[in-house]
Parts: sequence; structure tokens; C-alpha cells
Amino acid sequence: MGTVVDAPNREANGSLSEKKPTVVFVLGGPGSGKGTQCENIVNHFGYTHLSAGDLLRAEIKSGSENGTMIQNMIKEGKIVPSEVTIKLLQKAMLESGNDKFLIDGFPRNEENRAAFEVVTQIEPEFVLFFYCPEEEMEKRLLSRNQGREDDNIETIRKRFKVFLESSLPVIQYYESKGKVRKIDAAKPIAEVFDAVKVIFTAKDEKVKHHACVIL
Ligand code: UP5
Ligand code: MG
Repeated sequence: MGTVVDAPNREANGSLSEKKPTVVFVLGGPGSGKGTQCENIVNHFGYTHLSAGDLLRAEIKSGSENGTMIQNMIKEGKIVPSEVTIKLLQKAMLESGNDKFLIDGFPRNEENRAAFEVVTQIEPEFVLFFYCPEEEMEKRLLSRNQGREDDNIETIRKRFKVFLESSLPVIQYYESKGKVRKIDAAKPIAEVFDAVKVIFTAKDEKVKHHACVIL
């Protein structure tokens, strides 16, 4: 498997860092609505949505050499090694042709976070954090019905535990840097998006204002 800074990663990073892309991390517990809201953000604000979980599931389907390992980890709700996920994210970013990305469901632990920073030299613009009580997330996941192998009560409980133990510290880290935008995700989908819109609109206004000042 090699290390996180092996040759393909460095090469991919060369062209990525030149582009200086805007990255927003979209984080929140399993079933908090990350994917649902990312779709809305793409339609309104022109970002490319990269779900780390979707990329990993596509990797399993493609029959890649890491497929079985990834499948086993997802079944157990465990976090796939950073190296694998970061390579998939870098490739998707390069292939998209866009320079604005929503990275959904990553970084999931401190190691993910640090490795992404080292390998890509990218710092997120901000972190969108969907906060939702576990009972509500559990209800949503159990009624999602999309055939995901990790949407069973046993795996869901493991995913919740990993989120609390490993992913919340990442959010706390960004909180300490003033980068977290927290959203109440227990509300209906449209109301959650109203709150999301305010954040992305404020960001666009800031960019426009900056451009005017420069001109
Ligand atoms: N729904 C959404 N919003 C709603 C609302 N406001 N009110 C009522 N219902 C709402 O939503 C889930 C369901 O709820 C849907 O049916 C939706 O209609 C409804 P969704 O938008 O899909 O929620 P999301 O937060 O995206 O839930 P998801 O299950 O995708 O989150 P996870 O973080 O658990 O899953 P992910 O795909 O990111 O990761 C899966 C696994 O991959 C991980 O457990 C891990 O094993 C692995 N992984 C890694 O190892 N590394 C990574 O970097 C990423 C993943
Ligand atoms: Mg999702």
C-alpha cells in the first residue's frame, strides 16, 4: 500500500495545488442529511459533490484490488485507510474540471484530516456540520431502503460509535479554528436547506465584495 505521500499522490497533487481549489468539508453523523443537502448546494451554487462513501462504494463495484478490504470495513462501520480515500478524492477532483468542491463524509478522523492536508496542501474554506440527534438519524437510515450494506441496526450502531469517537474530534479541531458552520439538521429538508443557503450566499457576497475592492 505504501505511504500517503507516494508518487501518484504527489503527481496528482502537483496539478491540484496549481488550481487552488475551494474545498468545503461537509460533515455530520450517519443519516444527518449530508448527501441530500449536497445535491441542493450543487444545483444552486455550482459546486462539484464528492461523497467519499460513494467513491469507496464505486471502488468496490469496479472490482479494484482494494474492493474486498473496503467492503469489509464499510460493513463494520470502520474508517478506510486515508491513503485509499485521498487517492480517490484527488482523482475525482482532477477529473471534474471544476475548482469548487463539497467533500462529503471526509475527513472522518484526525489521521484523515492531517494526511489530506499534507498530501494536497489544501485547507478547507469552512466545514459545514449537520447536527442531528441519533434517534432521528437511526430512523432515517432504517427507512432509506437503497440497499446499502451498512444500513442495518448492528452496523448503524457501530457507525454512530465511530462518529462520536473519531469524527467529532475533527469537527472540534476546525471549531477551534473558527471554521465550523453548524446547522440544525433535524428539521425538514427544505428548512435545513434554507439555513445552508444563508451560509453559501454569505460566502459568495464576501467574494463579490472583495472583487469590488480590488477593482
Ligand atoms: N433525509 C435526509 N435529510 C432529511 C431531513 N432533513 N428530514 C428527513 N429525512 C431526511 O440522508 C439519509 C436519509 O435521510 C435519506 O433517506 C434521506 O432522504 C433522508 P442522506 O442525505 O443520505 O444522509 P447522509 O448524511 O449522507 O448519510 P450517509 O448514510 O451517507 O452517511 P455516512 O456518513 O454514514 O455514510 P458515508 O457514505 O459517508 O460512509 C459510509 C462508510 O464508508 C463509513 O461508515 C466508512 O466505513 C466508509 N468511509 C470511510 O472509511 N472513509 C471516508 O472518508 C468515508 C466513508
Ligand atoms: Mg451520504
